[in-house]
Amino acid sequence: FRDSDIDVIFVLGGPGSGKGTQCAKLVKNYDFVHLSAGDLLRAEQANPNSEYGSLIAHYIKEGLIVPQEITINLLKNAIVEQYTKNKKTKFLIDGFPRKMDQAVSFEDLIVKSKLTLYFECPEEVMLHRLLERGKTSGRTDDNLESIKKRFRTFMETSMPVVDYFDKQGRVVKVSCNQPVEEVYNKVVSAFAEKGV
Ligand code: UP5
Ligand code: MG
Repeated sequence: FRDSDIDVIFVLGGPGSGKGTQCAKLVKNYDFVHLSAGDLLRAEQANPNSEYGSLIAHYIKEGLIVPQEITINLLKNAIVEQYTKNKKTKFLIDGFPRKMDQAVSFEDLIVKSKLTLYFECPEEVMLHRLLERGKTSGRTDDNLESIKKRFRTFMETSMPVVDYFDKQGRVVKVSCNQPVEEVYNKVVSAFAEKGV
């Protein structure tokens, strides 16, 4: 892709910060396609024909980052499909890149991102949300042990990605420790300011 072909916005934030919730609201009011890297990985894991099923299951339960080749390939396929079949050009990439190698590879191989939307949230708030969701989500990583590992990976491995884009002036930070509607209104204002 050339930079002018498609617009990619990365949506980052700790586990349970509300990335999926806010993306779902954004797609209703903007012409975005929402691609959650985690959802793509869970779908791949559930596909009996995939050779990566058990590998992905292990990484997710341990809160580790799946090798970038797998995730980038899933994202690339989804973007190309939406672009060619549905003529979609605007993408919210939720929960990716969460490791420096992914950030560099994606921008080298696919396209440079237009912006990163980063949700700031205290850990205890995210913990509460995830434990609550864990009662019904069926996600193998919504338990205290996995959540702690996810928090650790986020601080050690994913925050450097946010800082890297931030140093280039390509991050919009939104505090997300408020009701869903309030957070959403802040996102809309931030997008308007950045001309999204
Ligand atoms: N909620 C949301 N917003 C709220 C608000 N403002 N007020 C009150 N409650 C709010 O929200 C979480 C819960 O909080 C929900 O119950 C919601 O109703 C409530 P959600 O929108 O789901 O938050 P989100 O940030 O999307 O949380 P998620 O758990 O999806 O974040 P993760 O980043 O942990 O999960 P993801 O699916 O992205 O990744 C899972 C795993 O996949 C990773 O740990 C990793 O192992 C693997 N992975 C990779 O290896 N590579 C990748 O590139 C991506 C993922
Ligand atoms: Mg999510």
